[in-house]
Amino acid sequence: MSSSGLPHADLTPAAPGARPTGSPSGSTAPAAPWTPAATHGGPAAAPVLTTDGRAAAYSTSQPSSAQSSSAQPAFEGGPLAEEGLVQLLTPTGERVAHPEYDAYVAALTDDDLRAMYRDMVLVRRFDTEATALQRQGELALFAQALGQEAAQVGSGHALRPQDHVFPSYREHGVAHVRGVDLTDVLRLFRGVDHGGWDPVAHGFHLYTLVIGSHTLHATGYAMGVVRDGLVGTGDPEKDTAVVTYFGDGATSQGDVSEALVFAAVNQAPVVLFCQNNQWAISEPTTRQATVPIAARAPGFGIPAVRVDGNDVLASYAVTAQALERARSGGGPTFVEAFTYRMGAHTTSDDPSRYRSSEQEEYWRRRDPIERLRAYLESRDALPSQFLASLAAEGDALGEHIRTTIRAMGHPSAASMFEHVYATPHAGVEAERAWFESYESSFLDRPGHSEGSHR
Ligand SMILES: Cc1ncc(C[n+]2csc(CCOP(=O)(O)OP(=O)(O)O)c2C)c(N)n1
Ligand SMILES: [Mg+2]
Repeated sequence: MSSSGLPHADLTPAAPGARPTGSPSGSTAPAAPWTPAATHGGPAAAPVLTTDGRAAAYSTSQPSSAQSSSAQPAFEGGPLAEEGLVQLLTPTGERVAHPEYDAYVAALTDDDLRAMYRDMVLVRRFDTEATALQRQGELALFAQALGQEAAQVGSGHALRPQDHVFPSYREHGVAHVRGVDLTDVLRLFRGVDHGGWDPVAHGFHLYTLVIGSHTLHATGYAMGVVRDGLVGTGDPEKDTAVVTYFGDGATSQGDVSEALVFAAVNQAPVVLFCQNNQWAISEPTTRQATVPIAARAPGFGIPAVRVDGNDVLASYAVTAQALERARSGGGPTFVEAFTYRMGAHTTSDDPSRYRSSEQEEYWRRRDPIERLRAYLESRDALPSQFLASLAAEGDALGEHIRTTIRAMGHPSAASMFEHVYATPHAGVEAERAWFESYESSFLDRPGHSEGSHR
């Protein structure tokens, strides 16, 4: 059973010690230039099947050319190409067969699918409440996961309790699936806590705002997992994988390249899960890469797969395969979940300054929650009783968030000097002393109160 209570699909484990197959076709030819037509040109083409289930290398080409040794351009269509994405549900919620990944979802019941739907709906409600609270001055900042629920909830449901996650800062869907109380996530965004939850209890590390740095922490942790003898034992309760979530923009950071090197040469049991939401604040993915982001990994010796990140089933299946490979000793996998940041980067951002409403509308029509809803409705698996109880649960969550956040109070500004180092530090102490003396110079001012420290 996963931490979410889902049974695991009928997994086809990788052969222990499976090695990456290397970069597709070994091509050095330049990638075909990206064009807008290729980016938003309608529904994804039929997924290109990887040829080796154990360690399939990424390819956007048709299998025949991917297997070819000729110098074909392997990465057609640029970084936003929708061709070659693993997809099990179309944008309108029809189930499409996939010879490789069907096995990973075969055991999922309607109850399991409703559990995923419920998680996605609740996480979206959390996003809405938190954004409103930021606007009311209760949070300093907030970063929504809006639009990325399927990538996060699908991959999160594939985890086992002993697995360990290293997230960045908008992985609320994974946090929720790992049992983190979402109000604890808001402790960080309110500024009352440096973290907010116990990473060991949840197998879910603290959020990291230094872009890409946690991919190194994850890889190092995964190398430690091997040294602890927790990989390839064949015991499903013991074998452990590590997952790190990061964005398209993060792949331009040196830290991520270093993590890929260490993951590859050490065959670390880590899944490098990149949510390509097409934006790094106001920078489009086309400014981060000329080829699909996933195409980077084979150059490091890491197999990669592109998945439709708005398809919760495909996200689940692809992650389940990658986790199984990691746990069994097959090494790292790079997953690019192609999705879209439907909201602003954070509450400090105004995306209407840099992207078109046509693009936003295109992706609104590909809403990941609506996709699963349509699929469940087509199976007659969304009874009105379930929907009514979910709506009530959402309202209760909203109430819980509002009352909990408002009761958190305000930390003194001087608390920023706490926990900087594990042991006393002369420089920090000097800064604290100066700050406290500066603050006390305002004590005679009318209206001063402890609660004014925001
Ligand atoms: C090392 C570092 N450089 C720059 C920043 C400022 N910054 C915050 S978010 C962000 C964009 C990240 O984009 P992406 O990796 O695509 O993640 P997304 O926000 O889209 O989820 C940047 C540059 C930072 N936090 N850390
Ligand atoms: Mg991004």
